[in-house]
Amino acid sequence: MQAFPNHPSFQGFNKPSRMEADVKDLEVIGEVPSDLDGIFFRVAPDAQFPPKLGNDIPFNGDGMVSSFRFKNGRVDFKQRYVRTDKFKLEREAGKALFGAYRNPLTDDESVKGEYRGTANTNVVVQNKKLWALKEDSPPVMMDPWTLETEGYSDLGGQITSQTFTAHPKFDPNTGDMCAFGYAAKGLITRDMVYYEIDPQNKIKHEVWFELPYYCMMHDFGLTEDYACFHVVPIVSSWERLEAGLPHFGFDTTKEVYLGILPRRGDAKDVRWFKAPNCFASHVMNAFNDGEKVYFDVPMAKNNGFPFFPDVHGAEFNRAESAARMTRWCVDMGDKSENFHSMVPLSDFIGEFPRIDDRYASMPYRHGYMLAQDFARPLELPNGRSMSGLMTNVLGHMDHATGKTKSYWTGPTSTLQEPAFIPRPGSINEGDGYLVAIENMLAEHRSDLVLFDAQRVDEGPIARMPLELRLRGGLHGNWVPASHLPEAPAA
Ligand code: V55
Ligand code: FE
Repeated sequence: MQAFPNHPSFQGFNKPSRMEADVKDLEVIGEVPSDLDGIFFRVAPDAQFPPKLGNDIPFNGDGMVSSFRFKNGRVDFKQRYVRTDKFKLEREAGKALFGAYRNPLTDDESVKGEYRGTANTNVVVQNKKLWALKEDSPPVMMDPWTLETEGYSDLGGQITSQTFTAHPKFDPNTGDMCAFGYAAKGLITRDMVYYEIDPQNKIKHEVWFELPYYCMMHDFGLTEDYACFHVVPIVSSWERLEAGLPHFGFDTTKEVYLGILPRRGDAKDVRWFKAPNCFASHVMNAFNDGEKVYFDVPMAKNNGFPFFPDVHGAEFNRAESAARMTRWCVDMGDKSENFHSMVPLSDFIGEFPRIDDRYASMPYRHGYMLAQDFARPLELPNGRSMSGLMTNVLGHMDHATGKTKSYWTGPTSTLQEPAFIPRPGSINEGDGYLVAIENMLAEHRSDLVLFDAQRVDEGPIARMPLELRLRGGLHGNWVPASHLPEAPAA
């Protein structure tokens, strides 16, 4: 195989590891509660081959899934590539055949018309399968125990969208998976579809509608009565793809919208509320009080993605990319086309918001996110550098009191997105744990860390060191054993 490019996104802590591994019974420093019974799944982009075009953006690497099986106070680790169609074709060829992110015009002739998905963004369990997700393609099904890939699924012909979001939500009242696809009728189309899928994979409700303009629809908000779609101008066009520009660019001249679809309604019921230009990506949670809809997002003045540059040529503005949790409110009972309000919720600067998912779509109190504290030192040995964002703080916000708690990792490491684990037997919101991967940047290793979700400021209650380096990942989730198929014989 050829060398990976001499570029920070392919060297140092970001060097693709390409490592599939099994480690039985990780070392535990501290104590893992013995009643935790389930698996923490997460996924990261990890390019199998050097990029076809010489360089690539971080979002285009092949999906590598890690699983951490918790039982009886012990933790087993497993890691496998998702065998996407792309992965298999490229492995056969011994090199990259697919070109730039979301640009099929850059692909080898031999793979025209194939799924381009990398399954590198999120992993969730639904109907006893692990779904590996990338928003440009259908879901890929995997065995949650072995991490063997079964392949793409359209749920027996039920999913007619060409794409499926990497950020589905589970309705805690019904167990239904609520999801959407954008560019659902083809690349750069404004077509959206919203699906509600029951726990046995039957599509119960489906609504097709159009966006005001094509853009990256990465996440959405679910409330008990509404599905909420934020339209932020991370835009594209066929002209960009033909010119070989990055698929997306940020347009500071366009308006932002929040589209509200009544969950039991139809396309004609969608309302688009307008707000001035801004940037927002992940949704912490959303809820409604009658016709008032609340939508919580880390919101920034300007673009958050340096590799999707300003369409008018402005330099990336680091200071303006700082995101703060903000509560958007629109009123379905109001004739106004404008937002009702936008209220900041905390001073944390950061992203990767999470909640106790049992409170998804409902009024909630506890929010968690990765924060960036630039006043804290970063002291790495010579030759070591950060991988991506300096997310050096785990933040906990109590929306009821406005109080926050935070944990700083120290000067030589950063954190990846946490997932919430409910304390077995407890139904109280926020009563549980947070699990995350800590990037041990100085040592080029990774630790799995477990926090008490009520006391993040006290630091991890358990640390499981890996003698492996896990690349910067995107998303993951805790899945209790009760949601998994029966465990295979040991
Ligand atoms: C994101 C990540 C992606 C992607 C689109 O905001 C958006 C995160 C890892 O891939 O394709
Ligand atoms: Fe995401």
